[in-house]
Amino acid sequence: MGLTVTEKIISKHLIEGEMKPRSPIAIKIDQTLTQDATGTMAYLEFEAIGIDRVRTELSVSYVDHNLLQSDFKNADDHRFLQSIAAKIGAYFSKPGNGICHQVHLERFAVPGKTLLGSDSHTPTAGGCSMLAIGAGGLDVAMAMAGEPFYLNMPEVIGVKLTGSLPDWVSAKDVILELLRRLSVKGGVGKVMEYFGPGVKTLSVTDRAAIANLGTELGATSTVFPSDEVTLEFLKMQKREECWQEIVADSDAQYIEIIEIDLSSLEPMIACPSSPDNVVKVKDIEGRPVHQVIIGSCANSSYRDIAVAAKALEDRSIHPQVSFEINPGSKQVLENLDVSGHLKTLIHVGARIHQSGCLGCIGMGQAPATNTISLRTFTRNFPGRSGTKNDQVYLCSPETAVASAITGKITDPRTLGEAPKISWPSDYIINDIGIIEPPADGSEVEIIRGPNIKPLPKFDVLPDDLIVTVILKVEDNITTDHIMPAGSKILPLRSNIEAISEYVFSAIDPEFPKKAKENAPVAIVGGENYGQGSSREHAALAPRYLGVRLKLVKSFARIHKANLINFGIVPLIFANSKDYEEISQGDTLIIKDIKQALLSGAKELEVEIKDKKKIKAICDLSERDRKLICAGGLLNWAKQKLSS
Ligand code: MIC
Ligand code: SF4
Repeated sequence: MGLTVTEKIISKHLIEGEMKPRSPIAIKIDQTLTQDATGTMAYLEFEAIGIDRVRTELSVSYVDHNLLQSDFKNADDHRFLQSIAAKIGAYFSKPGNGICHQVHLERFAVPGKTLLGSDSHTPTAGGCSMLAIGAGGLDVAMAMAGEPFYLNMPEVIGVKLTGSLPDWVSAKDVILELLRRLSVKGGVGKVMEYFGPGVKTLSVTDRAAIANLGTELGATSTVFPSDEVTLEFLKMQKREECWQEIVADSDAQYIEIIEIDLSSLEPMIACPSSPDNVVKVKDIEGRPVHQVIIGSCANSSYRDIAVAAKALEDRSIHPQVSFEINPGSKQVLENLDVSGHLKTLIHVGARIHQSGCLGCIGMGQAPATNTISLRTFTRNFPGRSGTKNDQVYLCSPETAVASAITGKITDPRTLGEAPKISWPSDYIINDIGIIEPPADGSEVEIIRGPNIKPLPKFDVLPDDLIVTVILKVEDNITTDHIMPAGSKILPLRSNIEAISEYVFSAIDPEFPKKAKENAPVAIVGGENYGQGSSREHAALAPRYLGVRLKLVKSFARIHKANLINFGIVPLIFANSKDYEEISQGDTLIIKDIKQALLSGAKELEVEIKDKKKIKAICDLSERDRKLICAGGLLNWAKQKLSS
């Protein structure tokens, strides 16, 4: 039987297990990436593992999230990251050089290789035919130490593209349409693999935009074939030597095939406050807009910004709109300059920012009260923009610019002839913002500011677990709910004690106090618990506060892995109706939990004290069980690597 692109890449990297859907496997990781908000912790963890140099083919440390320097904290973290990268042999991408995913795509992505990144949008590199997966910082630290990455063999969904995109419709509309059809949990446990004649009509940055938002489907990754379009892109990046053709065999088997006729697509938009709350733009036209931002790792490529600039050549921005550009990388910005597009944008009064995540993670750019903000970003979870009750819509650069011109949500097709853009023939490649590590890092001194606190130490799992439920939440809880980001909290990522004071702050500001007073404690949740970011702080900080158990209807992949890594027991209701039986304040008792886990029990009995006994599923591999019992991956890794 023939193989899919995903299976071809996995089979070349398989270290343990069989390529049987949903069964545990381990794969070799060729490249890693970190960003600053998850990276400081990942490098502290790498240090704790006790290895001197990275053991991957390539590891890159990016600074793109915490760019606001309102005091010493972020600046200190940048210095720490730069120094430790040099010491351990990782490349360092300086603040302002760009968003990790955009820069990685441009400068480092290699078809057929594996990439593990401490950011959930790492699958962006799937646009260049990598198997790129987002994970918690500790998993990335382990990969930097040369350890394989453990996951369940994903099921591969084939997305067959036919036709070509009509005028004013672009890659973002393709993935918004898929989010409309499948929802934010439609991709859990899956790789979305694109094929069919429509693929060749999409550039690598278009493909990357689609792969990027595959994360919002909950997918493990998204993969495109490597073809002549990939080769063209790599030629432009002066890296054609790393190209190889990778296409699915004609008899490859997908678990399911979804067809999208690109020619039939229309401009789409995700309404507040979930990326799957998608409708046609034309159905909600006319709502007044006060802020429009083109940027983020989803849509900040040269094409995405050039298209907006071109549409603005003989038009102007509506006076009530703040129109903002967050270029994805310095490369994008420099080429917008040589092509004259930057001049157009400055001329129409666009606010041009440095390359980075910025408002996408609430680092500035918060919208005004009760106003609509249209963004080409990835996520519009409630409050993520920094404004309470925010009304953030996600759309394509075309819809964004059309709406900036009219001051209201506008279907771009109403503007008339579509902008046609071309790539500058003298496209500039300039790696001044990327610092190569010295061949020998032994003389490099690691610079640690006072914001960087040592990692907390965690105890092993007790024999019996007796925990108080201090919080019960609904479906689709995001890691932004659990461990919010934004300009006040993100700078505390290197200080677990300080950041833990914000756990669940938007849902229950008393949570940290309750947790510490009642520890060990439990959280009860609904479906798709922990969707969104890869931030391990959403497991690490609750664990620090005393959370030992999460009992939910279902988990998002990365969050579940992070819980295991920090020794929190992730259980699933065997009968989801039992969710109703538990109230905040109840005590849950699991007798002999350690022994049950180590003996491979698939179900545990959970006693709701003074009420009833229910069953919970423990969908855990043998390795997961050992990690949880050891009190987390770091304890276990230290034992393993020292022996
Ligand atoms: C996000 O988009 O939510 C982030 C910020 O990039 C996160 C990582 C983080 O929380 O640091 C992600 O997507 O993993
Ligand atoms: Fe940065 Fe936003 Fe992309 Fe996360 S989703 S990496 S915050 S641009």
